[in-house]
Amino acid sequence: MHVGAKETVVGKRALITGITGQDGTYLAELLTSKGYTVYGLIRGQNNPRKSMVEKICPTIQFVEGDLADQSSLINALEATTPDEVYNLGAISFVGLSFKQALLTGEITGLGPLRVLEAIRMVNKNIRYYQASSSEMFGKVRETPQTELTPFHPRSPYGVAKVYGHYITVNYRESYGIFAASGILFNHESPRRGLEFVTRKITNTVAKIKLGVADSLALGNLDAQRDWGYAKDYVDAMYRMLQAEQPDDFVIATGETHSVREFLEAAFSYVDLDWQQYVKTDPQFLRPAEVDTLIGDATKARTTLDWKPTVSFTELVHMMVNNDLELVKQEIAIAQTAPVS
Ligand code: NAP
Ligand code: G4F
Repeated sequence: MHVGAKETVVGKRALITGITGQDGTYLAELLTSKGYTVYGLIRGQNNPRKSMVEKICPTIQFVEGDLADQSSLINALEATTPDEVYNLGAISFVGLSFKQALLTGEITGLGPLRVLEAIRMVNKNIRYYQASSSEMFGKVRETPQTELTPFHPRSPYGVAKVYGHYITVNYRESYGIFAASGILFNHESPRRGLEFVTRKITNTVAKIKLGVADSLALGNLDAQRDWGYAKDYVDAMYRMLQAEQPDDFVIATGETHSVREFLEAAFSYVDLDWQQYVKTDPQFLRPAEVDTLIGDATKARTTLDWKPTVSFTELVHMMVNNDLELVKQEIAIAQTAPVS
């Protein structure tokens, strides 16, 4: 349903940018379960992922807009009159950000400023969540990383996120807007995009196991990430906007694992030896790499009563299981499709 159609208003109202992404749908489900009326900002004239969102969250209402277009954001706030705005929209793939650096600056960096400007003009009482990132720590200055660790971004994406983070802090300090910044470490799920390394691995593992792929090409296997479960992480976003004061919070598991360990966990789960299938390909290396990330979420635990609930191994198994089912369905569809 698009805004303007007849709607029932129950409880609070939230607007989510990035509704078609991994976190957008989990957050929409969470807020809906809490009685919110949820609006999703949708861009493009016929977004192909809109029907996927409607399937997951049938009560969602869409409002058109783009993080590149200031007036569309003002219109979206005027049309939906939200209590809370969660800004999850971004060019979020670090690899792409090296190839489309200006676009990344425009959307991932200036997008948050446009949303904050819209809030400042339309209603300064709207609470704002900014999707900041552990990628801002980049070439890390200390381990583990906390809210006080200095930033040293290593990609156009990381640089843009640093801008988004500081403009959020600035609008909090300058205009008294309740603007919170979640410095989230990597979080994954069966809904993760196929371009990211975890889902690329679990999806290809499923294809190899079911006989429709025979190898997996990757870049740097030594990179280490603090990987958590996306559903836990959207709960942290919600908690940040219910807090008494707006603040910045690291959200992480406190464990780090290499891409190689992820491979080992995913392939061994289906009784395969990853070393027989994985090739390295320089096209997946980045001009500058973030070697190791590990976060300390003590502040979120003590202030927001937040903690992760899914372990690394449980996450890998959940994603492999989901991809086995998905690939089986794809194979069945391909076998029944008429030959043209
Ligand atoms: P994602 O799956 O890549 O989703 C990105 C979303 O941004 C999509 O819904 C996309 O919509 C939207 N978008 C792109 N360009 C836009 C534009 N010009 N205007 C409006 N929307 C636009 O990302 P995610 O994993 O859910 O992450 C959510 C947010 O958290 C992102 O800001 C990401 O950078 C940040 N973050 C993610 C992680 C993580 O590990 N997942 C960690 C830290 C921070 P379309 O369908 O229109 O393309
Ligand atoms: O899965 P990735 O692409 O995630 P990355 O770069 O850590 O970024 C994700 O997490 C950030 C939080 O720190 C978010 F802000 C961001 O939006 C995104 O969600 O890559 C993880 C690691 C990298 O070191 C990469 O070089 O895996 C390495 N890698 C090795 N081979 C690969 C591949 N990454 C991808 N995507 N594809 C490969 O073939």
